[in-house]
Amino acid sequence: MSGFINKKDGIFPSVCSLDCPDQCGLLVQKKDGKIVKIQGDPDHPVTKGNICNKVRHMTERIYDPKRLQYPLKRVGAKGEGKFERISWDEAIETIRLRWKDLIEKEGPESILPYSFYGNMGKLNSEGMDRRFFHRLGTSRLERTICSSAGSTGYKYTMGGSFGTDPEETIDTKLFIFWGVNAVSTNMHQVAIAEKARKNGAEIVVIDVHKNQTGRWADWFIPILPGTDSALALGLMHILFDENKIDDSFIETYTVGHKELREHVKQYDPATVSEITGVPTCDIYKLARMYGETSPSFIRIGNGMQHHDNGGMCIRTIACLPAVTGQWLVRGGGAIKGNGGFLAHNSDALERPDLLKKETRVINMNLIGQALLENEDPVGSLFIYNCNPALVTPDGNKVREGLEREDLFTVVHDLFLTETAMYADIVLPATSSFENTDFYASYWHQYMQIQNPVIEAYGESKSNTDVFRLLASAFGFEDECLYDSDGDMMRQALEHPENPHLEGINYETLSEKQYVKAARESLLKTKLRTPSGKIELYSETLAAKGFSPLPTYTPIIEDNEHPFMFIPAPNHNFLNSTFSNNEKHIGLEKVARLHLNRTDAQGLGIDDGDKVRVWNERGECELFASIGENVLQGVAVSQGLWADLPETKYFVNALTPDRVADMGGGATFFSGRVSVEKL
Ligand SMILES: Nc1nc2c(c(=O)[nH]1)N[C@H]1C(S)=C(S)[C@@H](COP(=O)(O)OP(=O)(O)OC[C@H]3O[C@@H](n4cnc5c(=O)[nH]c(N)nc54)[C@H](O)[C@@H]3O)O[C@H]1N2
Ligand SMILES: Nc1nc2c(c(=O)[nH]1)N[C@H]1C(S)=C(S)[C@@H](COP(=O)(O)OP(=O)(O)OC[C@H]3O[C@@H](n4cnc5c(=O)[nH]c(N)nc54)[C@H](O)[C@@H]3O)O[C@H]1N2
Ligand code: SF4
Ligand SMILES: [Mo]
Repeated sequence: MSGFINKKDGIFPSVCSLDCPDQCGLLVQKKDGKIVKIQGDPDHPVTKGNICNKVRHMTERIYDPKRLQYPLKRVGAKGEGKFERISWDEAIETIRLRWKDLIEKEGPESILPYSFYGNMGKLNSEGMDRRFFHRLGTSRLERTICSSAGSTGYKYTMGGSFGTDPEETIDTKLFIFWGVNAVSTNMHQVAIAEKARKNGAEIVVIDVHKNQTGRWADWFIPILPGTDSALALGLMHILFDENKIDDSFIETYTVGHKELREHVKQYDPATVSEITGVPTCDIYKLARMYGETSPSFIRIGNGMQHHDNGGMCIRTIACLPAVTGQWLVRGGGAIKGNGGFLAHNSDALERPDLLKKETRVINMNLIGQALLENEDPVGSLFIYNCNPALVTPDGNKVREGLEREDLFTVVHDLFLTETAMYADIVLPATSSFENTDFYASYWHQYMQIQNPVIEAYGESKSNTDVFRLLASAFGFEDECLYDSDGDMMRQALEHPENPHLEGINYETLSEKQYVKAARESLLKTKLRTPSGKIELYSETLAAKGFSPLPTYTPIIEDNEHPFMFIPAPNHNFLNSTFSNNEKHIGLEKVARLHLNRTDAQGLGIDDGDKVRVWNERGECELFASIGENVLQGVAVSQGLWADLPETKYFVNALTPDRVADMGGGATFFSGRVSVEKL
């Protein structure tokens, strides 16, 4: 392992561990054994030394006096926040005894691990944890909260998470940022587009909210929530109608273009305009721009796929670059996600073979239901890398579940999060700067290594260490439960089935810090769809009861409330991370609700007024921001703010826990609310 820890002073290479597509290369400066500064690594080929404001202030998070230093046990009521310090021995022994008892009475499936990607490191997010829980035979979690609807939809068209190399978009002439708030959530794609713009590229943003990304665009197109697939189909209607398609491409590389041509006839611009709120002339203008500009590139964001129809919507948009043949053009095509290129050997890392019999699978978006309504309710939760009491849909239901007196909850985190407040046992976690791990970006194409830069904070432990401790407490003898982080990394990167990983291994990463996936043109090899081609028509979808062709289905009207509610991320937090940090809160100031001026006038709401936002699931209080940045009938908030008694900013109290059409995805943006002045 690197000797970074042993050096008290110096500048050391590192990587950002947060759930952000950019996955920046970092340089960490140490003085007297402590991190004093975090900067971008100027040598990183994509992120080039620029990092966001959030991580520039990361040192404050690492040494925040609120950071957990030792294990705690609950001494007050659940949610009350009264805890007492205990030793690691007592913490692990308490968990062992409670779980032994539960396993005897209810079976191991009464235990549910609950995690997401608070740390994107593979070893700490899908490594020793998976091995341990497989061996214990617990219920399994479907990790569907983020991008699963869209990834599933994209896969029906393209066969997997494979898209354009973002470095090549430097040559792009038309960027469509579609349902992505890239200025806040993918700043290096913005930086590349900005360079391309100097060479004449145009930037179009399609969103329900004219936020910082919309303001940066050359052309902002506002659209009604959940209607984007209709717009994409309308564009295809015009492209076919005006013969702005690439015949030889679709003949060679796609299946179903004849059916698609017939099918899109029904999506004439007038019909599409009615559905989407986009004027007919703008639909024509966009279609012609898209059909006539090359290279053209679509950055497909997460916004559309947090809707009831999100999977089909992404599948539909993903057909556009095929219709125009853009996949063969350098800098053309699309990115939904690029994770496929850096896919490691997940069987070797997670060891599903340790699971002796199939166990039930619980969708993480439905945790409230699983805790309250299931016939065999979950008896114990082990939560890490995630803050479900704040980030999960229908949050009041989730909290009611977490309050269950008979539920035994363990939370492993760096802070006493909203979720940890409900824990019986709280375990302190190291930050990624204290760990060994490897990272694969889902946007750019570089694998990166993390070597520990500083000693573990207080008594905190990494996720991999916690699961080794638990394995040992249970007396498990399987050797793989005690593999070192280096061993696990070697096993995960030994993956001949993925030719793109050629040349990426523990040694090359240790030597170079980042290594690019070996990739050539996306279509050089067969795609991983059943036909091996881009599937404009999908038999697989038909077999599953969906339309085989890309289609618009309206989102579900879940109630009669007048506003579509879009509680999206903000600029200065990373999901709920940093929402407890003074600096980051200060930069955001207050939680706003963006409303259209006409709607606000009708309700007697002025700019800056405090408003109550509610539906039958719950309520929250936000500050009105009035203008023309959203269409009528749309209300947008930004950020997963800490939910304090003095600021009732808990937006997930209102979001529905329906699942999307595909991939069991979350539908955060498909709920409706009422708004009134307080
Ligand atoms: N600063 C910051 N960066 C982040 C995060 C963060 O919290 N803060 N979170 C990280 C994570 S985990 C993720 S998944 C990504 C998400 O980042 P993005 O891919 O940008 O997704 P969102 O920010 O969820 O939504 C993007 C946009 O979709 C819009 N939108 C909502 N509904 C619709 C619709 O129906 N149609 C259209 N066209 N637009 C719609 C929203 O207004 C928003 O501007 O960002 C990552 N990066
Ligand atoms: N309303 C609404 N809700 C949303 C979204 C939205 O757009 N709107 N976005 C959704 C999306 S896309 C996502 S991805 C989810 C994300 O939701 P979460 O996965 O909960 O992400 P974070 O809120 O950043 O919380 C991650 C937690 O992991 C902890 N952590 C970090 N590193 C480690 C580590 O090494 N070990 C351990 N044990 N813990 C660690 C952090 O301290 C933090 O408390 O939120 C979803 N919720
Ligand atoms: S959060 Fe994203 S932009 Fe900021 S440093 Fe990390 S990877 Fe880079
Ligand atoms: Mo996400």
